[in-house]
Amino acid sequence: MWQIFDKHNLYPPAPPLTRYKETTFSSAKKKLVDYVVLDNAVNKKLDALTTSKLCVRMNTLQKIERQVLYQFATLLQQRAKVKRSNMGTEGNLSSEQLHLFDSHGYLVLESFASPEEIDSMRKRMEQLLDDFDFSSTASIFSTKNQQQTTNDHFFQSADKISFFWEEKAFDEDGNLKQPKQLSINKVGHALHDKDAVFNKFSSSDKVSSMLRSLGYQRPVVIQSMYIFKQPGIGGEVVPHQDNSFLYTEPTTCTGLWLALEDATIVNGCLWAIPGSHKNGLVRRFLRDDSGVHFDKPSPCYNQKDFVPLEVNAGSLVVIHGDLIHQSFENQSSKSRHAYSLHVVDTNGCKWAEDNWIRRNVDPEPLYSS
Ligand SMILES: O=C(O)CCC(=O)C(=O)O
Repeated sequence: MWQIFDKHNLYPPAPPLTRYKETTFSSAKKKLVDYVVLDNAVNKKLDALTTSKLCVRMNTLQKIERQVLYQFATLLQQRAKVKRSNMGTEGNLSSEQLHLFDSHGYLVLESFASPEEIDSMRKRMEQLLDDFDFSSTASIFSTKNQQQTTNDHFFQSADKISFFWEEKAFDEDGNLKQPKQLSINKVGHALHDKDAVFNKFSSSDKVSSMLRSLGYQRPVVIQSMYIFKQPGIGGEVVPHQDNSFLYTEPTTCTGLWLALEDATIVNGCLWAIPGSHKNGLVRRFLRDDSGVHFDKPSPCYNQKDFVPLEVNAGSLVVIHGDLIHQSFENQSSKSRHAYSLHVVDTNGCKWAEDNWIRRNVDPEPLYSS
């Protein structure tokens, strides 16, 4: 943590700048400066001494700079945490719920959405699917093979309602094996912005109130996804942290995952490693001229560390941006629909330019406090 520097390390004594030799004249009984031109060897020695001391000073300053930046980031995080606990009464989360969220990295809020809200979102999605002309795109969404399948369709979806196929939706000849309604992996990434029904839930008072509890000052929904986890072919989502994809400095992403159907071990519920958010962000998903890539390989996670988050329809799972979570393939005959929002703060932090999402227009905040 905070390290006190010895003053010698902080400010090494200045190297001798005067290159005079002192001699003593016994008759004058005082020291006089003798203007002697030093030989090359002495000059070199002095130069070496000066350079090394300047390097020490430079290193020390760089070390201090790093410590100050680290402390600043920690302070911002602590400020958000304190704000969270003070605001427990303002937002709709109790201090007990906030404590659970801080210790586990996730929180399940049962009956967060009403049956009517769920019904309206599911019906709206049915309609969007019916209207979707599936010959317009054949992009397959796969988190296993993200680099190849990430293309313009993916980038452009940041501010559109775009459809992504299940990897196993097609046969060897490229024909759909089942109706399009049962072949879509997800719809994203701007449902919250472009569709009135999804916007209503996403910008509802209860969502904002919960974000206030979490200490958000100027939150924006940066992406939304309707995830189908189709029966039989619903693809797995490999272990990840949401902050990898939606990075701010300091990190502020929170996932809000709403179950639109009961989610169980059988139909592919979420799994998470409790407390894993405390170990920080492991890697980032970067976009550059050549596409997207992770900056580091994924660590190997021990599956024994994951716990299933089985929830009923209407439950909201609040997911800390650094929480390691995943979901398995759905091999059952029952779908597992969910609506997922990702929120970042736009106050006191900076959106990373090398994130995959580059919105043409800055998103409107849910509120500003
Ligand atoms: O719905 C799933 O299976 C995974 C969703 C997820 O990981 C997320 O929304 O961050």
